[in-house]
Amino acid sequence: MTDPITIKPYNSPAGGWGSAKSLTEILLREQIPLSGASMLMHQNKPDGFMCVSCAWAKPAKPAMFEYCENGAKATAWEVTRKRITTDFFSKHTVTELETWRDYDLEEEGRLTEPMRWDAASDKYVPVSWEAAFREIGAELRAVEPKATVFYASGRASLEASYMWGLMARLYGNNNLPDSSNMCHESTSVALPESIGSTVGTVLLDDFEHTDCILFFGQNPGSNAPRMLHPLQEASKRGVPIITFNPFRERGLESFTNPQAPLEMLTRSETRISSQYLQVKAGGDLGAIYGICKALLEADDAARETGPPRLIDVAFIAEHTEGFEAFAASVRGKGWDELERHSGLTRAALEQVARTYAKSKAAIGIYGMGLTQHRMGVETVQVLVNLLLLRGNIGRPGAGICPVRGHSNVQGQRTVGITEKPELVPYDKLKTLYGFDPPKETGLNTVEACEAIIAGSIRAFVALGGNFIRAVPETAMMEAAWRKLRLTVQISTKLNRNHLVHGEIAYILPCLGRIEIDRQPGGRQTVTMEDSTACIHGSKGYAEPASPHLLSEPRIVAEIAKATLPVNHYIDWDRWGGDYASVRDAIEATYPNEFQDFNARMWTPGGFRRPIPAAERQWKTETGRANFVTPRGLSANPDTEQDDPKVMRLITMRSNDQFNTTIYGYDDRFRGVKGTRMVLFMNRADIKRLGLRDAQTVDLVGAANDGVEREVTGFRVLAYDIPEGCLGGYYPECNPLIPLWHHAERSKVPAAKSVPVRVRAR
Ligand SMILES: Nc1nc2c(c(=O)[nH]1)N[C@H]1C(S)=C(S)[C@@H](COP(=O)(O)OP(=O)(O)OC[C@H]3O[C@@H](n4cnc5c(=O)[nH]c(N)nc54)[C@H](O)[C@@H]3O)O[C@H]1N2
Ligand SMILES: Nc1nc2c(c(=O)[nH]1)N[C@H]1C(S)=C(S)[C@@H](COP(=O)(O)OP(=O)(O)OC[C@H]3O[C@@H](n4cnc5c(=O)[nH]c(N)nc54)[C@H](O)[C@@H]3O)O[C@H]1N2
Ligand SMILES: [Mo]
Repeated sequence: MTDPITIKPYNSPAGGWGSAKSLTEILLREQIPLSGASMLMHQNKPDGFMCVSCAWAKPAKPAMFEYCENGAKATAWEVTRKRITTDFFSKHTVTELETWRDYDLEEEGRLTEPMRWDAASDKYVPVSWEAAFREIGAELRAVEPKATVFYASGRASLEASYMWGLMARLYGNNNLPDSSNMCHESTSVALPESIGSTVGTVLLDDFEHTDCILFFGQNPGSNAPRMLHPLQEASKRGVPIITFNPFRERGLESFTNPQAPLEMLTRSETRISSQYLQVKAGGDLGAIYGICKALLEADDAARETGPPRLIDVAFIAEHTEGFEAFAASVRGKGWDELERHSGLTRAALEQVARTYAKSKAAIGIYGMGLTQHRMGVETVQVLVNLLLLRGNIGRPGAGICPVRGHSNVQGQRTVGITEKPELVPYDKLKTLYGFDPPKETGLNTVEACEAIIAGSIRAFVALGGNFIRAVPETAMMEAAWRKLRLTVQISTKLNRNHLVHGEIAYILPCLGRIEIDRQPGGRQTVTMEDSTACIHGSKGYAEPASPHLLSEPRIVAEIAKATLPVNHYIDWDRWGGDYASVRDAIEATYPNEFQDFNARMWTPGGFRRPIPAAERQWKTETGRANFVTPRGLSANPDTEQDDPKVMRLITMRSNDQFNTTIYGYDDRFRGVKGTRMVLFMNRADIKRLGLRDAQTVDLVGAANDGVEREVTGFRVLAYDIPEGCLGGYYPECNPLIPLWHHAERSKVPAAKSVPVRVRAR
């Protein structure tokens, strides 16, 4: 990058003219002609394609332009005119490419042909699809099923994902980690215990009926910008939006809808948050406890002076279990302790409780700021408790709303991509396909990493993603990865995981969702599930990036054929060429969720699969909604250190990236331009540690486990965040995260509270 580094506060609203400018820049850079830009007209529309960026709900009545700045960037990134040809690979060895930055690798453009790594020249060389599948199949057959991992990143369609999970089980394992293991697995563990659902209960419609929004640890301005539309509407109706976030995120402060001409011309902006609480990293447990405490204390007073009560006594009695134990735990915590854990004042938390107590229907929204912590599962459960106290689950305008990441990550779990065999309908698979699916629990992401480091994995096959760059413990993982026998990456763009590879390595380039998918059965369409459990059809519009690309379902079908013995119940060729037949198979496997699947997939706004908790049917062990009481409030129970020089590092996304895909070096809303190597720090900490603003420093791990971890060359940036916390970007900071530093119960890497020290140079 030749851009000079500039760092200055961004005072404009999220969206607005800044958004329009940023988008224009990327369209030009990706050489997208106007016809490419008109592609955006089809984005998130019924009969259009579903955005490849985030999983936020798609309205039944879309706006003329139903996309956001970052959704449009994701489209531009996929329909780019840039191509990586075999010529590129013949010019560069893999060792040389390893020195390139993530940005430069992906910026080369779309992959166009299947490639195999050639040991003699250290280059990727072209290979025919046929030869690729033949060798991959032979290698997979030669390996113990337990020694193979089938990773999926959350973008692949329901059709491809269903086939993927089934292939793994027919092969003989449940080794199906997916990106959700690094993301919302804390949700998938927490919510079933609390309310008997793996997913949230809120629909887009609920935003029109709510009168209070509690917003924890999610950055909609960058990561789910279309969500700012319902938030803006709610705010305009006077709905209080109370935000908990260590950073003052612009998108949570104010917003100008870039697609509303009048707002743009008049430069009018809407405030989003009515109260903003800069909670300490990992301090949400303490904060939510504080709100519950204030609510219970106010309720005690109400009980003495007569009704109305502030907690929903009837709901608690009829629908819940565990209230007394939770209330006792809350009452047992002193305000000093809660203030210390949360970094917030009692007065501020009492104010939240007052606002909440006045509301008739409240929504609790959250993202990675809650899930990526040692106590991630417990924190989600305590947020549910707060909602249960006032009966805020299972009625209009209320509910729990996890904001999922990848566009189909929630759906992948629905159709069987999971390491947990109890989550798939064993008997159904057995009857439909005449085999005994493996019963042994497979490996999730952290466990797959452990097994790779231990040397017990031989083959790794990935349906999308950039595993090695997304996981913690980069140094150990990269070293162990090179010892794998076989690595196969089904991808659209070149990334680091192609360069750090096994003894036999393949890159299998695939069609993206925005591209036209022509098969013997005609032009194909796919489906995905959004964050609110609504399922949508998606149709590609762009010409494929290369004539050699295969679709994901086709690639999965070919790998399955090359690897598995013939199964007379499954016609992989048919599935790979006619996805309606895969949807029929999904419906046969999950009749309750996918009734009339092919007929309903084009329902405007999607069709919702049944979510019993949303109807107050509690599929929990107690048959009720459970108040779950956490064991403690500490963010890092086993690494809490008295040493004031050990800081909590938050690793997060900039506005110019999609996970490991780096679109650019600006983080407009946080005022950073031209670099990603910044370290956000409180001014008092800078002084206390004897540093200066703009000084160059290194970060070293402080987990006290005898492993040295460091990342060098950050520029200190004085910033408005709580003392004791630091902020840096993912994936650059991943080498600092110990593999064992994960949510205790869900194994989601605790990427939002990594113990580190700052080292001056
Ligand atoms: N453009 C774009 N869109 C994306 C993505 C992307 O990279 N780029 N990624 C997609 C994916 S896979 C996901 S999972 C989502 C991620 O979307 P988010 O959930 O927004 O993820 P992050 O950016 O990692 O950070 C979340 C927010 O949590 C705050 N935070 C950090 N620690 C804490 C804490 O302890 N408590 C609280 N209350 N807040 C905290 C951070 O300041 C930040 O605002 O977005 C999806 N959408
Ligand atoms: N420190 C830290 N680490 C984190 C996080 C964090 O907040 N902090 N967040 C975590 C989270 S929430 C997640 S979800 C993971 C993300 O982990 P992954 O899902 O593994 O990573 P991505 O960066 O989304 O994957 C990018 C690659 O996907 C490929 N790709 C793109 N589109 C397609 C497609 O349509 N089909 C196929 N087959 N391939 C495609 C491209 O080749 C691209 O290079 O990272 C996790 N890691
Ligand atoms: Mo994610």
